[in-house]
Amino acid sequence: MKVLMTGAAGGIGTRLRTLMKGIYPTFRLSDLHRPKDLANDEEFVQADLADIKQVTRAVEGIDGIIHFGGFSVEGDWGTIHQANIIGCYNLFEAAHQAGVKRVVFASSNHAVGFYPRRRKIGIDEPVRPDSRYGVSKAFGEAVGAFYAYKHGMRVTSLRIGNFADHPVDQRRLAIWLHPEDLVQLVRIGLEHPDIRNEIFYGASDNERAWWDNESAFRFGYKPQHKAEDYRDHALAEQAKLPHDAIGDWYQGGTFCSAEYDSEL
Ligand code: 15L
Repeated sequence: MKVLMTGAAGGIGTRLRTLMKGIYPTFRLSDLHRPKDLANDEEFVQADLADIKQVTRAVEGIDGIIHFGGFSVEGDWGTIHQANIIGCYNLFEAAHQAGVKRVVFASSNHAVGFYPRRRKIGIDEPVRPDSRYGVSKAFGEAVGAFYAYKHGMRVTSLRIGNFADHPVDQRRLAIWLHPEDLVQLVRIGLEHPDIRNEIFYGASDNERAWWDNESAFRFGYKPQHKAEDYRDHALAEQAKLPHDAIGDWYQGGTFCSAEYDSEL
């Protein structure tokens, strides 16, 4: 299988490059900027997602894409629009034109950030984005569904929680994702024969989870890492944080409280 990973110079991409090296015979990397530590045996195609010609070059000859490119936090509309709306559409359209069979899309928990923490959600509830960034992730899931059902692409959207070696606060105890568990989810998206248009939560084995990840378990996902193993450290870090009435109520945390002015 010939695989392309976009966003290869980003936080998740950089880590995944190492963890996934050697799994696929072709593992092409792409990003706006060349990764500083690019090795001689790594294939790299520089591409701005907002420029479809450049994206077309990056996807040429590829069977499956891990789409981690784009802007990964809240930003002004111009930035989100270029990188995550136009960029995401370009990625899927170029992939379709090139006959790419599978895309694994890095969605985010912020597509559903405005669900309260006391509510456990699966994948059937409507999106509740908590930011312009979250809106762009909901858009990406919709674009994925369009290419899946209209054009027969096999698409997996991963609503990634917090990707890190260990959970860093109380919220992250519920949404933490260990890098190795992400690799497992990505491989299911690229390899499982029954993938159609799936949404999985990108979370490890978290006792306090707010998400029902049955959709991923059905495809054989077995997270290997437990957030509670880091409980004491995460809670100690939480104690250093200021109280945030809105952010502590909703799943999306500070993405919800930023710019918040609802009186309802
Ligand atoms: C995300 O989607 C971001 O990419 C990441 O930087 C974190 O903010 C994460 O969500 C989170 O919710 O912790």
